Amino acid sequence: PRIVVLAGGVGGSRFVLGVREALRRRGIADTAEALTVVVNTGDDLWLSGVRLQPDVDSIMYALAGVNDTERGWGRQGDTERVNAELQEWDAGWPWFTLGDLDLGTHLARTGWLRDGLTPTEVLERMSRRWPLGARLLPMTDAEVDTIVVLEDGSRLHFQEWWTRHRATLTPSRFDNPGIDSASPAPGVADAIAAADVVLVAPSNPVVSIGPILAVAGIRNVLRATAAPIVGVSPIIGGRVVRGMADVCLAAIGVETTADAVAAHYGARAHGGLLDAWLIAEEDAALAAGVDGFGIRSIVTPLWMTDVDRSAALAESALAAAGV
Ligand code: GDP
Ligand code: FO1
Ligand code: CA
Repeated sequence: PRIVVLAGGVGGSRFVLGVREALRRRGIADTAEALTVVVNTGDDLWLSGVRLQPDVDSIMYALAGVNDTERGWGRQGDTERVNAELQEWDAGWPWFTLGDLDLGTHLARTGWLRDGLTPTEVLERMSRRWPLGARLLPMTDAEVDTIVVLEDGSRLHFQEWWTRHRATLTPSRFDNPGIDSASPAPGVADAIAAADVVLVAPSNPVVSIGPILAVAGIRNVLRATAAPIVGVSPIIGGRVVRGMADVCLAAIGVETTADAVAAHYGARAHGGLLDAWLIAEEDAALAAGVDGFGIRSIVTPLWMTDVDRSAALAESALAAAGV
């Protein structure tokens, strides 16, 4: 099957690992042929002269098996010598850590960007280092930011809002300057158009999946594709598993529940995104409501605590699409 996954960082990478494992268990050797991941680049940024792509790196490192699973970002066993030196220079952000190995990635990326490669070409080149078993595409080659607008109108970068203030400042909205004129990265629209199924990972609906859907060219091809679109709830039992999706959802007036997020994405039948929506056993009581929106609900375990569970979840999502 040809599978496209729309994904952010932590929830995205856990889910993508599960999809790759599910394909392997089906006896598919070249999973990269079957699996394309369209990755959010909305919270990318320039810092200390280098380009950071947090969600791209989370997924790349996870597929390579070199990610820090505890922290949820960066490289396993990384050190912070360069970061300490940057702090002595008063360069960058004192509350934002750039690991030594991680900086190697950023330097390689920035060098290739300066040589004139596009973000898609850079990611293609980076994907040759490890046998990732998936094709990774940025959602767009355009530089798009995520800006948090507070109630008093002040604006700060998403990373400052989250990493420095741990989402304690109440947001009134999230802006993605530049997104209106952003085109899908090369290969994204073709992959979605040719897919047998599109899976929406259990990623943050506002700051991970939101920016992907905000690219008009992606939204349109999702509407047009013959492939069923199946999403997985990032909300289990009325709570986020980790991160700050609850605060993000509140800012856009959506409750932190599996059915409210389904309603936010909307039914394809009514001009929305989803054909089917996987919700947790803890949320079985919400199934009828989801069906009522015109989205087929499937109740299944959603905890991706190990690769077995992630693979079982991915298999349920594929089964929901009949692939
Ligand atoms: P980020 O870019 O690193 O913030 O990561 P994502 O946007 O990809 O994912 C964040 C979301 O993943 C959060 O809203 C979590 O609730 C969700 N998540 C993390 N682990 C799990 C899990 O095991 N199961 C489910 N269903 N969701 C999860
Ligand atoms: N998250 C933190 O909480 N603290 C950090 O110092 C930090 C550094 C960092 C460096 C590179 C990178 O790719 C990600 C990093 N993250 C850090 C994670 C990141 O801020 C967020 O978790 C995601 O962007 C949320 O979507
Ligand atoms: Ca992210």
